[in-house]
Formats: sequence, C-alpha cells, structure tokens
Amino acid sequence: METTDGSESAAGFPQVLFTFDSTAGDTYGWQTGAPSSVALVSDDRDPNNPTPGSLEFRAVFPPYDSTGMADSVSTAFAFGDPTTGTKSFAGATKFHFWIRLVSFPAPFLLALQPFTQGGAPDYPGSYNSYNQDIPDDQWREYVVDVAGEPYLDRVFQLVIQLAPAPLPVADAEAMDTAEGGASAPPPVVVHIDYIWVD
Ligand SMILES: [Ca+2]
Repeated sequence: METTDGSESAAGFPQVLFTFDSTAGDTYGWQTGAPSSVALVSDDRDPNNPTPGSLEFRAVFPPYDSTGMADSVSTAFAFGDPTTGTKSFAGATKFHFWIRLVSFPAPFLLALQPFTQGGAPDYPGSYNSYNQDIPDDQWREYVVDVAGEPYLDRVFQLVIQLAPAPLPVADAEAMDTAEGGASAPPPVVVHIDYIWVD
C-alpha cells in the first residue's frame, strides 16, 4: 500500500511519511524477518489523535554464540527496487522517527538505531542516531541527520534496528558448555509512529 503523502517531488518539506492511523490490518509495507513480527496497534504518540495507531515491532533475537554475541534484528520499509525504485529526498536534512520502548526496562537491549539507506550498488546509509540507555517507556523522537548526504536522490529504505547487548564473556563460556545450548536475548517490543522528514 502506498502510504506516503503521494508526492513524488523532491521539493516540499516537511513531508509526513507514516502515521499508521488506520485499522487497515496491514503494516503499510513495513516488514521484518520471522520469528520477529510487525503489526498495527491502537497505541499512538499523540493521545489526542482521533484515529490512533502505531506499528508494533516485536524483535526476537537469535541465540547468543559462544562469544556472547547475538545478531541485531530490524524492521524496514523499502520505497521500491533498490536499483529502479528508489525515492528522491534531495534537499532533506533530517528524518524523524517517534518510537516507544514498550518492553521497558530492557537490560538486554544495547541500542535502538533508526537509519536511512540509499540504493544499489553501494547502499550508503546514515547511522548517526545510535541510542543507548533509553530511560523509560515513553514516546521519544529519534532524529537521523542526513544533511548533504549524496544518496538523498535515491533513498531505498528506512530501517529501525535493535541491537542486543553482548553477554559477559564468563557467562557466554558457561552457557556454551551448558546442556541445552545457547539461550537468546529476551524479545524487545517497540511501537513506531509519526515518521517524517524535513
Ligand atoms: Ca499514529
């Protein structure tokens, strides 16, 4: 489903990209890989919004390896094919993401990182919004600074990535030899709303 404001012009900021204000039942094109999941929920960043809704991302991490590391998981929206279907945001300076850490406290969450990425063949990205030690379960705005990025005329996707904290080495070694194999970091749930660009 097309969920942008419909503008194909590179000019004209700000642009609201996603508000998730619907009971449509899909996820407005946002996807993740199983066993993680995305779904619309009635939570909203604005308590006065007459048509509330946000995207719930349930991040299910893979098991720790023998060194105590586990891979990050993410949810993403692609504007189209990375070669032929990118969208121009030329002239943009910031992408804004409102995100709420629902499963607070989350001691196994190392970082919450929204980022933007350009298309093929080199997939350049902006990774300057790397957020650790999120203090509570409230809605917060996370800003990706893209001013002057050369790929803005061919943006491929928006991504929200969650990185699990590594285990202490001693714990990882003990876990690796324990019966039953490696455990995984506990799942983390975030709500995502009001993604806009200026
Ligand atoms: Ca909303």
